[in-house]
Amino acid sequence: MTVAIFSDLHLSSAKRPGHEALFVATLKSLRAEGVNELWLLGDIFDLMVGPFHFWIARHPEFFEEIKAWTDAGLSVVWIQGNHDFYLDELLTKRGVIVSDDFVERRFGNQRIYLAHGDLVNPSDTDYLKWRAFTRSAWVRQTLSLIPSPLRMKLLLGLGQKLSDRSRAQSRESGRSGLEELFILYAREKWDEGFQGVCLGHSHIETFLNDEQGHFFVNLGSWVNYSPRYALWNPGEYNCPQRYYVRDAGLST
Ligand SMILES: [Mn+2]
Repeated sequence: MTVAIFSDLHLSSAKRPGHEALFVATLKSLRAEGVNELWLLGDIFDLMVGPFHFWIARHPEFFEEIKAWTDAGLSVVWIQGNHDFYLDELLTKRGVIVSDDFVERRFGNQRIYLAHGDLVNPSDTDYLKWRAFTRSAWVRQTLSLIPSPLRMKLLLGLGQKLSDRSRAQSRESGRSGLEELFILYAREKWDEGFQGVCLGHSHIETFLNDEQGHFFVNLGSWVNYSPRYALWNPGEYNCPQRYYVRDAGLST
């Protein structure tokens, strides 16, 4: 039993062309290698907001590959990020477990806590207000009422705002302060009885475990580190291991 973990790829054809193909190819090869479960922990896409068919038209290979996992009976967990949300309708239709907050996975007596991480910092009030606004029924309904040619324009504007907010957030708290905050949060979850905690969002890579076999993983991002993922075998009391995505593996 093996789980593959991804977060904060921020796939964008404009900013990082090639990363999306690399991601889909990696999913394909992990599936071929017999990986049983996939955890996608938010901000996989730099912009994918709303239950609109044009997301499928823009990213057909991704949606096909996800469907291939669930059709094979493999579990796929999608935690919505601050750049990719309101996708529950598109994804649950394809058999994906979707959450806007956190998901708990259980393996025997091991409990694993999965979240994006954008709710970790309670003093980040500007962002939390913005999150509440973008997740409100009003915005959700308004998005669905706008004629589709306008939606894309509106969403791209929203995407720019989302990027600005997250940049402002990391500037204010500082890198070490932010990392410390995420580690404290993970330790709280350990105290609550979780064996493992996997978060994203901060874009700060952290692999941590203790003598009791607790672990905390944050994979950083594909924006400021080279493309990576982690593999973990439930039942083993070790930290998930980081792997790099190699271009060489693409042709196979
Ligand atoms: Mn994020």
